[in-house]
Amino acid sequence: MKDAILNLLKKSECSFLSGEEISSRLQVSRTAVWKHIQALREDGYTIESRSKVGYRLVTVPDRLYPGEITVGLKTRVIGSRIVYFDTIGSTNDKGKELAANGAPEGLVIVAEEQTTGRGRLGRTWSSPKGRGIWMSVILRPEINPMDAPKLTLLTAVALARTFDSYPGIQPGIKWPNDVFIKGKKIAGVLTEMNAELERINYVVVGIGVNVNTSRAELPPEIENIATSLYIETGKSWSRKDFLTKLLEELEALYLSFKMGEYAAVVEEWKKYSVTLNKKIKVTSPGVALEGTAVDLDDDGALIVRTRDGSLKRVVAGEITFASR
Ligand code: BTX
Repeated sequence: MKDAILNLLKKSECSFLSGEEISSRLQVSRTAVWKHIQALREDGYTIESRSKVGYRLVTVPDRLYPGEITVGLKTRVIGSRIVYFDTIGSTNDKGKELAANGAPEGLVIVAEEQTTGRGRLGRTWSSPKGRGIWMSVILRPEINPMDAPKLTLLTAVALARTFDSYPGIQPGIKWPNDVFIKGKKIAGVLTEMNAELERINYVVVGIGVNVNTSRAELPPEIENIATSLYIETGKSWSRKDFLTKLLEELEALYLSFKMGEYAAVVEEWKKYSVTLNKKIKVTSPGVALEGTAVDLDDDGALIVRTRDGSLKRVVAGEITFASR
C-alpha cells in the first residue's frame, strides 16, 4: 500500500493530491493514508502536506528501495524480485541463504552498506553506506559447473557496457572479474556457486560498484588503486539509474547466454580487455606462471604464451601485470 501511495504521488508530479482522492482510489481509510505518508517520510521521502489541499511529493531519497528500482525496469527475470537491506554483512551470504531456501532465479539482494563485504580469496570489499551498489543476483542456469566462470565474464561485460554509457568513462576489464578505469579498480564481481558434479543448484553473482565514493571515503590501503564514478567525473550520479541499466544489460547477456550465444560475449569481453597483449603473472591453486596474455578462448579461459613459447590455458586465478 505504501508503494501504491508513492506511485500515485509520483504520477501527480508536482501537484497536490488530496487525502480523500488517495483513499478512494486505493480503497483505504484516510487514517491509513496518513500513516503510510508518515512511513514514507521515515523512509526519507519529503512529502509536503497542506490542509484541505492534500499531499505533494517534493524529494525522493538517494536509496535503492525496491519500489524505486522496479519502476521503469525493463527486465523479465533479473530483478523480478528485489530484497533490500539498509545494512548487511554481505549480500552474497544473504543470496546463498535465500537460494538454499528456494529463492527464484533473478532475485536481487541489494544493500546500502555491507559491514563484511567480501572479495575473492577471503579479501575484503569496502562498501560504505549509500555510496555504491552492493548487490547479488541469484541465478539457476542449467549448465555444467565447469562453465560457471563464464557468468563472471558475462557480468563484467554487463558492467563495462553500463560504465560505457557514462560520458568520458572508458571501462576496461581485467581478467576475470574486475572493471578498471584509467588503471584503477571501480567494480568487482564475486561469483559463488552451489553445485553437484554435473549440475548447478544455484549461482550467486555478487557485484560491487563504486559510484559516489569520494577519495576520502576510500580506505587508505586502496586509496591509490581504487576509483569511483564520482572521483572520475567530479560529480555524483544516480545509483538507481546505474543499477537499472546494469540489471538490463545483465539480463540481455544472460538470456542470450542461456540460448547458447556465448561467442559474442567473448568478443565483447576482448574489446573491453585491459589484460590481452600484456605481460602477466598468474597465480591460481597449483599454478604459477608468467607470460603474455594472448587470447580468451570460447569458454572464457585466458590463453597465456609462456617464455618458452608454449600456450597455457588458465580457467581461474589471479593475475598481476608484470613490470617488464
Ligand atoms: P577481488 O578479490 O578481486 O578484489 C578485492 C580487492 O580489491 C581487495 O583486496 C582490495 O585491494 C580491493 N578493494 C576492496 N574494496 C574495494 C573497492 N570498494 N573498490 C575497489 N577496490 C577495492 C572483487 O574481489 C569482487 C568484489 C565483489 C564485491 C561484491 S559487493 C556485493 C557482493 N557481496 C559481497 O560480499 N561481495 C560482493
